[in-house]
Amino acid sequence: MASATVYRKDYIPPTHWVDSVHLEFDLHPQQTHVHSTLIIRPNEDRINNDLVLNGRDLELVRIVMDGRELDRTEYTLMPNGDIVLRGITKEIKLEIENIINPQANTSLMGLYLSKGNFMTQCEAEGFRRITYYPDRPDISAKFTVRINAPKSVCPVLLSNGNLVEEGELDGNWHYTCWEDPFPKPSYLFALVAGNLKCREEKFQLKNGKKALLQIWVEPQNLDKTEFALESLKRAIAWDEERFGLELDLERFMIVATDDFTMGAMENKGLNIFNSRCVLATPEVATDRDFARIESVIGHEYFHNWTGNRVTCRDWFQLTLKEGLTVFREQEFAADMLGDSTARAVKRIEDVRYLRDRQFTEDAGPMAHPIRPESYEEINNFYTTTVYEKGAEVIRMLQTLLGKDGFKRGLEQYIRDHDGSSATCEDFLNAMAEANMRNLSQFTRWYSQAGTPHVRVRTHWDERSATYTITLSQFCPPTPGQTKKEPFFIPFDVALFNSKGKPIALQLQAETNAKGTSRVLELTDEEHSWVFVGVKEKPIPSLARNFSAPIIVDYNYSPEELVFLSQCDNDAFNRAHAMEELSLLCINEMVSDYERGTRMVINPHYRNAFESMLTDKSISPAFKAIALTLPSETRIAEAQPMINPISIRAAIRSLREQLGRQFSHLIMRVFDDNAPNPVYSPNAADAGKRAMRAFCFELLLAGGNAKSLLRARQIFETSKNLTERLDALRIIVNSASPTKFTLLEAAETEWRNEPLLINKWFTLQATATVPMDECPIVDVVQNLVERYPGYNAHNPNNVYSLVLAFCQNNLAEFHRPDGVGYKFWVEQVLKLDRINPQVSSRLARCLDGWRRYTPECSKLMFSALKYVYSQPNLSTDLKEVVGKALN
Ligand code: 0A1
Ligand code: ZN
Repeated sequence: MASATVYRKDYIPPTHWVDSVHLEFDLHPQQTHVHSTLIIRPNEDRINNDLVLNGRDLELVRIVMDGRELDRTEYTLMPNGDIVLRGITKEIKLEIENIINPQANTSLMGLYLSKGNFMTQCEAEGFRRITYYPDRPDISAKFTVRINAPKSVCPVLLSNGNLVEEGELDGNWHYTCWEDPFPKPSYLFALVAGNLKCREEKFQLKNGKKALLQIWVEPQNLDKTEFALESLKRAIAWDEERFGLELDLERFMIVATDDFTMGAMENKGLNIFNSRCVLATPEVATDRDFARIESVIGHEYFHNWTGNRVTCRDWFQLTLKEGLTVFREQEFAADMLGDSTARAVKRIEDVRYLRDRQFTEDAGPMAHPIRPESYEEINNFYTTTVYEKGAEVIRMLQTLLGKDGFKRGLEQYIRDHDGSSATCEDFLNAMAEANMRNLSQFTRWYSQAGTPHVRVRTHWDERSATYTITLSQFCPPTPGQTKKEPFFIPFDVALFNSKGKPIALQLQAETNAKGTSRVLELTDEEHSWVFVGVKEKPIPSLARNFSAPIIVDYNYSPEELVFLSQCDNDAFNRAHAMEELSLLCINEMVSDYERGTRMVINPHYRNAFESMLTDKSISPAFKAIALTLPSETRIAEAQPMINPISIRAAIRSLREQLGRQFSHLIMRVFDDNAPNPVYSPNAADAGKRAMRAFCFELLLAGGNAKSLLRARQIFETSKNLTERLDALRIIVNSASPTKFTLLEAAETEWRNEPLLINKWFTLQATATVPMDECPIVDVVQNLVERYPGYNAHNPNNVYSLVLAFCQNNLAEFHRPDGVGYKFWVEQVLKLDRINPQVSSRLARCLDGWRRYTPECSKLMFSALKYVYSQPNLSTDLKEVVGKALN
């Protein structure tokens, strides 16, 4: 089927409104009956009376309009599954009966089965896989739901809102009835039924009311829900405190499932989560998992206002809810950390993720503005551009308007649009009005793709004691956008004197100095600022705290970077200077390797490394993040032509040399960072563990045999997964044959816990050295084909094994013999039959094919072409591969 492109400019308001929906389900694994009763009335503003009810893979039983069953000539069944009813000019009552087959549903959209439990996923267009309905976010209706099911298989029956009735039925069936007090679009509908248990608590809200909070899981997981419930309570309290937004429901439920394509979903009052984003104990979750769980719980909860109470008019506005909610989630996580270095560590992690994933996306064939202008398949646009860059755009608004101004704007936005659907303009208008600012130029962040470069030139004039900073911006072309207009860029700067102190800043037009850092607002292509009273040549700290999603081009000398890595009082830029130094060093080593000369560590980097390693005044968490070497993806991003083999060789040599040269120091740091023996995922302890893992890795790389024994001992005796997994990873990435024994031991211990077996997959998929001469692609293929615990229908299994390999193991995936790509082709095509969202995500691993060495590039291109030539591809996969080839 040819995939049709949908354009933002073609938006038309709906022809009809839905006032109420009553849904009745008779649950059955292969034959679920759905009976829906809709009250529909025409939209007076539209002259078109044709009512389109979307439907996909549904078996229609009957349609009854105002009490009379329609015959086949009274409606049109479209080839795509939709139904059209013509001439609906007055209010009608429609009753529709249809049948669906949850068991056959492998796409995990609509109603599906997860280990025998019924689950739903309706965003973005999954509701049409449940029943016929005008499935678009600008139509909100009041929902009531009745669920009938056999008691033995489905003792628990949940839907959105309040439980208003429950009872027994003949034949050992029972039912529940639910009423959602808030009108909602169909994508926020949810139903869960099965054998589940919950941890619950009545939680006191600020407004005096109490809310029932529940975390529903499979019975064996009940002991892994405490942290999630505590996180939920913290999220509720934080949104009340920071933004004055209160929980509007008597009951708020979270459900965990192992079978989920994404992280989680914000269905009104009934969030559904991927297990890995909710279940945790120290034995099955790492420090990072704990942090991620708190963030995702916050994210979905915050959607209740930014997404649900105010929703999106159409799917092009996705960033309206997602960018804003990611920003809120990031602020929540940072506020939970308290001290400023811990916040900076979190900021560094977020920005690294953005740089690794979003900058790559923005530089590739799928580049799109945070609000796309068109799509073939909306599922392909749940991207890091819409989410993470979207959040940076919101953050820039907060930087420009101040925390209070931003809060005022958000309050106004919610006041103006509560209970309705909105656009990105609506949001910006509220921000502008509440702050009396003109944000019209700022809207370009919503319409232009690509990562802007800001080139910095500086000039210190000794005679006049002035320092001039000139910023000029340039954004490279992206598909469909050759020329860009200047962006509105908040650019935070500070200037340091030779003693390492920030100097007071005074611009030429100002009468006195104000503060030691300043947000410059770059709106033109180029602009200069002149600071006065600058008595010595300063060292500038630029785009502090990553004040805009840009690439700064400034030729720092290595000495200046060393200086900033030691003195910058912006912790983000301090770590950034360290990263720049390590990139400089790695790039030199990559060239050494390619020239066939000995790889040597840049002496400036070496000095900065040593001084940070031994600096007693900085926290282990900060040290660990600042010293950790950049990811291979990050290194690749900075390279004109990517050769993953050289990158890996350089990193390996760097680790080995650092480990050898500093072994005594590193050992001391290792011993100094013994974490509290009682495990807690708090940032300080997590920082110590991260620091230890870092030391371990270098020691082992440097050939310290004792550290191997020590790692083994930690794997065998530690009670927390963070330490155990770090230890095992280090051994798996060493040459030691112990790895086989330990991997086997881990498998025996972990095979019945999906969270753990997924970690076990990833350890092997991302191994940086072949296993017993066997290339990692063979290890992965072997697991996919022969390991009984791998299930291609389970997205987490695919992500942690196949995707982890193709996306994160660059040197092994991009082997010049092309075996990695052959494996990719097989997997993409196989998975496309099962779950198109999963196959298209995997497909994106070849997005960057133009940037690799000619031999890899050629093979990647043929792999893409081969996939594209196959019949019956999903629209998801077709769009991604088609754009990659274009
Ligand atoms: N709105 C969710 C993300 C989400 C989107 C699509 C899904 O379909 C498989 C599932 C979840 C969020 O931002 O958390
Ligand atoms: Zn979201």
